[in-house]
Amino acid sequence: MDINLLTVPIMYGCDRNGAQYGPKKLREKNVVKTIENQNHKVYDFGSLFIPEISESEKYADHDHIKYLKSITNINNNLAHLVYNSLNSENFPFIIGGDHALGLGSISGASKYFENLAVIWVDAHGDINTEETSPSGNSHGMPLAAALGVGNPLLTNVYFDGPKVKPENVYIIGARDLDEGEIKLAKDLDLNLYTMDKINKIGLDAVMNEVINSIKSTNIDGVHLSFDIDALDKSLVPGTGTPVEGGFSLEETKKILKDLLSTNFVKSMDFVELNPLLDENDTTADLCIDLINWTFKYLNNFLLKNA
Ligand code: EXY
Ligand code: MN
Ligand code: MN
Ligand code: MN
Repeated sequence: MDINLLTVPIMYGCDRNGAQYGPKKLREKNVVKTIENQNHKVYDFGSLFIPEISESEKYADHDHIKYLKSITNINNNLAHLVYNSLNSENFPFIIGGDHALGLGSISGASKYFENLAVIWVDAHGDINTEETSPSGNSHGMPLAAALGVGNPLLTNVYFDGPKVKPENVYIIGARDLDEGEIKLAKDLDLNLYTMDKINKIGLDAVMNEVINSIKSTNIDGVHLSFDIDALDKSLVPGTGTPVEGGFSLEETKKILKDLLSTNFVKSMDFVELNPLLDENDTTADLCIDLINWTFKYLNNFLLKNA
């Protein structure tokens, strides 16, 4: 089982210049070598095509969701690449770019697996819709759309209908939720582990609960969608929507190690690095450290399925 690297230089989901340079920055920081140094073969699928759209076109497709048609097309293309990567028994590793891409990677994984689970590590829920989103930025909507909630262009990406069942969604680290997201999480009974809850019951207990819950269901694949803003604001100046009260580097590494050592993570997003926001590259360097850690702990699973 080898790694398929997919980079998606998208900023249309966050509407903030710079997120599109995340992949280029990590390539300059030798992200491919970093993965290969952990004894993996990397097939580099390169950079997904992102059309040039002028600011004036932002609301051409919808009066609130920005760049809706382009977000849909990009996610359709990404979904097909992720599906084909899984179908050739490789591990798709998707580097963003903003978190709107999560809809595409989940959709591709959903077509491949019978019963997919999604673990969303993030300061945010990303479960807004056009009705509940305060910004109209689609990087705050991908998980709602994957659950089949929201604008039909988003909920029907790649194939019609929901991509993951509510009981198979685990949100870890949320601490900046909008009203509508709190309501949706309750209505759907999502496994929502806010920072408040994590601080109350402890990270060990949360990780055990998540892993045991997934092991006790007939899940055949887990997609891990990792947003670097899950880390504390002080650690990630190079991200567009930082929030205080986040994970330390040690806590983040524990989460990744615990999840990746289970062997049930079969695909992963790594999103929201914005190099323009951090000129001395501390956030990019931290990303390389976390990616190195990720493929160290993905080792036993991948080598076993070599
Ligand atoms: N919840 C806010 C919104 O929907 O605009 C902020 C979303 C930030 C999303 C980042 C990717 O995690
Ligand atoms: Mn996110
Ligand atoms: Mn976030
Ligand atoms: Mn439940």
